Order: sequence, then structure tokens, then C-alpha cells
Amino acid sequence: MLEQVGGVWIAWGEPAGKFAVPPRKPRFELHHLPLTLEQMRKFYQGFSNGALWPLCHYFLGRVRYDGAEWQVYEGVNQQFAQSALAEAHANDTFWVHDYHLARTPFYIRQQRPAARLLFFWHIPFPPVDIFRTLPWRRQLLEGLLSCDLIGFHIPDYARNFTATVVELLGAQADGELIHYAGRSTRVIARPIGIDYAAIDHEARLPRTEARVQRLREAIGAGTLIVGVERMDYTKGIVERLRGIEYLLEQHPVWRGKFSLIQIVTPSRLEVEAYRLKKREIDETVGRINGRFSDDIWIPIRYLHRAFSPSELIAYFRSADIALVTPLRDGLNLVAKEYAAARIHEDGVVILSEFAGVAYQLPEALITNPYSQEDVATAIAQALRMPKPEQHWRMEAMRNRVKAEDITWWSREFLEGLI
Ligand code: GDG
Repeated sequence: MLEQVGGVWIAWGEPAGKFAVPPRKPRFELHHLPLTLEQMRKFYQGFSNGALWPLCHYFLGRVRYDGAEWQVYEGVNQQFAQSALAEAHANDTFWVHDYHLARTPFYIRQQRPAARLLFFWHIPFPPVDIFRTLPWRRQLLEGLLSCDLIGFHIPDYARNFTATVVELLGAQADGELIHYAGRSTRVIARPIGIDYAAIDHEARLPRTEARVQRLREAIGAGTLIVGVERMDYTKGIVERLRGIEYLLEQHPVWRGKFSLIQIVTPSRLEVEAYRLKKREIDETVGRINGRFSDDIWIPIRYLHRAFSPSELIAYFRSADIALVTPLRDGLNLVAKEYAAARIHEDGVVILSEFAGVAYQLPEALITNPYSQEDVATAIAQALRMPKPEQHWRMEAMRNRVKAEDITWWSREFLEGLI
């Protein structure tokens, strides 16, 4: 997006400094803002990923609030605001991203009362009864309301946010507008898009075709299912594996008929909850493969490492079914990337009803990831789905992912700004 519109991107990164991107034909500037070890522990692993992440994904049992972490969060948010202010010219637009930086707009607004200030919140926004458990709820909400425009992925989250500021701050809501402390903020729902054209292009390249051939030969004749996610308890990986186990146990006819390639990209392993979740996934895969494998067939191939974007596209092109069953997900880009890679307009997406993207892709098979019976039923339905049905569903999904791509999304914000 920044390659299209230009500007300065301020991001956590090492080494400190300013870099032209791409180096040979610069389109924007990347500023690295390094964090100290203490800031990483308290701001990133602590308050952002130990408190706000579980809170906003409705996992109250995993939330840990710590006043010292909140103080460091405030400090880092102030630092980001200062870096942005140091770069900005008079009429520049500021666009702050995600739950790590909810207080940054407050500090920008203090210095620039008339600045155009946008926010995009990439994760779910929970109902008020969940959000009100946050001890610093007022400061966080006031940080967000320092903006002129706040974007969420889907209307549910925008409604939750509006109801929360009305109830907890006494703000006035009037359609998309919220009035609070003498200023107005517009709240909209626009699901982020992907670079559809780039994925579609990569999926058609000879190198992708060669990878697809190799993979299909290695897997054999059965149906190939793929799952791709960061290691995270919100992604429902163990629950989905139990759905597979249930299917193989209750309906032995499916044994030997399909394989799941489950890619799990290492993520946030400094946070204990993530290390424990990894162990649980390891054990579940081991148990299922131990129970059902035979001399020639293994139900689950589990890859715990990162892949290049082009390798992922080859997996998407090879797989007959994508399994996307998070327990809660702001949107979910994997479902969109799978659709973009399906250049022959076939394949099935199994989608959790708790992923924001289910709102945008109703032609997927929608399932309840908390129920192993539901997941097993959806997999069986996908395994049996005739090609014409795959085609009309996939065509509709591809059309929407293409129309509402990253360019559409950024225009909605940058040109629709009040
Ligand atoms: C947050 C919200 C929202 C995964 N493994 C590899 C890899 N990936 C890429 C995928 C996809 C991205 O990472 C993951 O995006 P998701 O949307 O699925 O999930 P989160 O990371 O949790 O993202 C989410 C998103 O923000 C955007 O607003 O949709 O709900 O939680 O693009 O392809 N990429 C590479 N190697 C891997 O191994 N290169």
C-alpha cells in the first residue's frame, strides 16, 4: 500500500535508522524504532500480547493485567507519537495501526489539534462487558477517540466499540459518528484486502506449477487439505485436529482418503501461553498420527516453520480444501489468499463462523470450531463436494476478494476521510 501512496512508515525494528524501500527504486521511507529488552517484555509480550490480545479475542481466562506493563505501554506509545510528529509536514495524514498503539493518537492530538488522524484496529473488538475488565479502559478508549476516523474489519466490532464508548465514557452516538469531549470521530467497518493481483500472478508462474507437481506426487492420489497459521491459541489448531480425529474415528471410510498439511509459523514463543500451546499441538498431532497412520498413509503432515510467500502460494494451489477454523479472528487473510491462488476456480474453504472474514465470504462452508462434530461434518461435506458446486462458490469468493483488494481498502480510508 505504501508503495502506491508513498509516505513514512514508522515501525518497531533493528537497527535504528531510516531506509528507502525498495532500495533501488524508493517509494516510501521506513523508520526503525528500536525497543529495549524491557520494552519488549512489558509493552509487546506483556501488555499488548498478554492483556489486550486475549481480552479482545474474548479469552478473559488468559488475560493478565499489570500496572507496570501499562506504564511501559504508555511510554512506547508516546515514543511512536514523537517519531511520527518529528516526520510530519503541515498537512500530512497520520494513520496508526493496531492494538499495540491505541494511546499514540492521544499524544499526536495533543501536539497537533488539527491533524488528520486515522486508526485501524486489526483484531476483534469485544462486547462492553468483556472490555470493561480492563483497568485502563478509559485511557485506551480516549486514545482511540482522539482520531477522526477509526476502522474495524466488520460491523460487529464497530458496534461493540460504539456501545462501549457510549456506556463507559458517556459518549453520544449518531449513526457512524461518535461525539465525545468536544470532538467527533467516525467509526466504520471495512475488511482489509490483500494484493490479489500479485497472488493470482504468482499462482500462474511455471515455478509454482513445478512446486505443485512435486507436492502432489509426494502426497499421492488422496485429497489434500491445507491449514496455515501463526502459532496462536486463537487459531483453533488443536480443536481442528480433534475434528479430524473424530472424523477418522467415527467414519473409517475416510481413512487413507485425505492428508492435512498443517503449517504452523512460530510466533510469540517468549510468551508462556504460546509455548504451552505449541506443546499441545505437537502432542495432538503425534497422537492422531500414531492412531491412524499405516505403512503408506499419514493423516497429518505438520510443518512448524516459516515459508516464503511463493511457497505458501504453491501450497494453496495444491490443496483441494483450506481449513480455516479460528476460535476468534479479527478477519483472517489466509482464506482470502487461498481464494486468490485458486486460478482454476475450484477448491473448498472451510471457515469458522468466528473469523471476521466469514462475513465477507459466506460461500465458504461455515462451521463452529468449538464442535468437533461440526468440523468433521464440514470436512466430510468438502471431501464430497462436486466440482460445479466448488466452482460457483469459489468464483463468488474470488470476485469479492479481487474487488475488495488492498487498493480498494486503502482508498476507502485515505480518500473517504472526512
Ligand atoms: C491479524 C489478525 C487479521 C503465515 N505463515 C506464514 C506467512 N503467513 C501469513 C499469511 C497471512 C498472515 O501471515 C496471517 O494473517 P492472518 O490474517 O491469517 O492472521 P494474524 O497474523 O493473526 O493477523 C487477523 C490480520 O491481522 C490483518 O488485519 O486478518 O484477524 O489476527 O498473510 O499468509 N507468511 C509467510 N510465511 C509463513 O510461514 N511468508
